[in-house]
Amino acid sequence: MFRKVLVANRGEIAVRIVRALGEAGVASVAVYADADRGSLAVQMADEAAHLGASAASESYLNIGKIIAAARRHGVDAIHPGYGFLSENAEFAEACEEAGMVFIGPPAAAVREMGSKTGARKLAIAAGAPVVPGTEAAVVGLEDAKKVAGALGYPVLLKASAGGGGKGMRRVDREGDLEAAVREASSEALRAFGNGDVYLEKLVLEPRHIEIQVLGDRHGHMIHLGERECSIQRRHQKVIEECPSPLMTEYPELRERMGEAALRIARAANYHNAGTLEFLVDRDRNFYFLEMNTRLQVEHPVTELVTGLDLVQWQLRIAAGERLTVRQEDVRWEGSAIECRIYAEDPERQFMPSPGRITRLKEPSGPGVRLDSGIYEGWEVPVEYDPLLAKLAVWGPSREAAVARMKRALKEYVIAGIATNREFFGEIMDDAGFRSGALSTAFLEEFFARRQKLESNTEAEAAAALGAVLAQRKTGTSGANGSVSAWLQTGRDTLLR
Ligand code: MV4
Repeated sequence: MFRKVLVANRGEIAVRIVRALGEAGVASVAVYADADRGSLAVQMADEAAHLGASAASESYLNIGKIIAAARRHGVDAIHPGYGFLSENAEFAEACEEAGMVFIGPPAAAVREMGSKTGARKLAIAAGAPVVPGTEAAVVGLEDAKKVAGALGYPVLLKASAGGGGKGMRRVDREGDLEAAVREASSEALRAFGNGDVYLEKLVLEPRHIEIQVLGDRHGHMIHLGERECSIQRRHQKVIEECPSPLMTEYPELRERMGEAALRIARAANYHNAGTLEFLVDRDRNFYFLEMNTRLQVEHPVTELVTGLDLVQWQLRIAAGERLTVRQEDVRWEGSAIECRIYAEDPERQFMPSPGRITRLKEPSGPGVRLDSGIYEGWEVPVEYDPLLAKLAVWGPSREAAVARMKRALKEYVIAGIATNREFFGEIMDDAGFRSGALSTAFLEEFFARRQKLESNTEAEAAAALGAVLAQRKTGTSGANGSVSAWLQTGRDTLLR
């Protein structure tokens, strides 16, 4: 095992890794930018290294500064966490060149999976299902028309170099194709410096389900089952769970998707922890999308249900130890749900809400796990992702986990900044969520239901007021005695 490890990240994930290092008897080094001088991770780590100004380019994204800090502190390995440099093949290589272990997969696998069409080709070669579509970039309108016609509309244009939904365009008919190719291509060029786009059949209202894999440097690899990640907003996940309600209903689906995930990961000569993303359609056909070559934000739900510590295994595998868990040893017990607590305001289009945390009361008790990067008095910086904490719960069943999440959310008090905490209570009470019939369209539909409910409530109140005013016939509701337009609208809605 390592003697000392540098954590090349910030926030809750830096805290998570510092904790794992403490349990492994390994000394930890936190790094920090100006805005994070007083961060929880810095307070908890054995040592801390200042990187520079708050801008990510001057700190958490600066390979030279991180390697220099690692050298100064004499570490033998670097854990990249998620985001920042975690999927940067050059960083992985820079660590190895500096004589330190990159706690993650081989740089070649990071690079190969970084290209979405590369990953797609690899999956096809491995015999895993991908969404029907092209492998090469579309060349000209005639080519695009031919391919789209053969696939059948609607189709989806995607950026070859992309990911994360950038450069993606839905096309419903041939007449829209020309403009869509132009727009997708220029968006891809701006975002990735490469305007190549390719075509896929559009999967309607898919579920987003991912498979966790874990492999050692000696050729042994297992899967730890799935995480249901359909509840997301603008490609940002909000709630994740394990198991997926779909797998509870169809357990053989986990086995089949697990097998497909392992085939792809093996074809990439993968080792360490990785995640393979799939779309699952209404008929339970699944299609490989892309692979994340890092520890994921939502890893705690897998840990809660399998009882395995993913970060401990990352450390052991990177140190060259054998993964002693066999596939048949992996058991999925009970149900776990995670809510991502963000410093953003659900009532103001989810605008980021940085600032000082004036009061904090954290949930605890049976089955509650809180991975947090904040404390009372901490100033949430504006410069970074607004994720404050992940509230994860375990219960013997999904119903029990939902009840526990509601209880934990009630215990949770964060004051001084706006958070999305309350919004999760509403989702836990939502009949659609409780039924487990999820898709990537869930949140949009949830907001539409909520909007309707709100305007109904407002209309009822308005109508009640309007009715009273009309009855009194005092003529005080307007300069000329007529009711205002919004009261009239309210009355109409009530009478509809
Ligand atoms: C799709 C799709 C439907 N059909 N591909 C979005 C991000 C990118 N990595 C892949 N994405 C999608 N690809 C086909 N052929 C729907 C999505 C998608 C999505 C995927 C995963 C999680 C959330 C999503 C939200 C909207 C669209």
